[in-house]
Amino acid sequence: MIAEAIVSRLNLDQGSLAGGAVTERHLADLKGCFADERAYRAMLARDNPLLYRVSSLEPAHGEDQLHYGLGVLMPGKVGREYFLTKGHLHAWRPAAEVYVGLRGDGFMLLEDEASGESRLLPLRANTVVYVPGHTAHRTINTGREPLVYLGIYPAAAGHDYGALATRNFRKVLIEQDGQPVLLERSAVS
Ligand code: S6P
Ligand code: ZN
Repeated sequence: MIAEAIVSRLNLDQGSLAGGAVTERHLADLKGCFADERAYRAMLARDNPLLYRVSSLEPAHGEDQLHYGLGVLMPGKVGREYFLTKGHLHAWRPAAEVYVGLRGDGFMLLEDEASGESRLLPLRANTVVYVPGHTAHRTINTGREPLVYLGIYPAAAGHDYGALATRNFRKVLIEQDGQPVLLERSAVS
């Protein structure tokens, strides 16, 4: 049997994926993610902007299937730190993922769960990032426009936010003299 949602339209201007289930994350949902707690609280006291939206399609279920989602991450900063996604490990740790950059300008921050080693990789149009299994991943928008990307992952991957909620990523991407600079979290918080 051929799954029904076998073809879907992307609209990069609207950042939409037809038929996708939409999840929105606002500033208040990212408590503990940004290094500068004071800047976070000050911004939240004024406003609770939308930081990103993910439209996910799950055409079929089972360990041999794929799911995919269109992410739209807004431009902006909390203090000097660029807007970012919460970031996660896959609940099924070996599950890898492919990110396809479609629009905007940003990075993916990867962190190997076992060694804690970090990699910062560009994410923009015409760029594909392979996220290996056992690797925490977060998307960061360093541009002035929404960062739009497609993530394709095993249907069985799942999300584990808990492991990072307590310790967070070791590195932080901040703006310094107009440029993104990757620093140790301990150096900025
Ligand atoms: C799912 C994939 C993406 C993220 C999206 C939002 O495996 O990596 O679709 O869900 O970038 O990030 P997060 O960390 O809030 O799920
Ligand atoms: Zn993922």
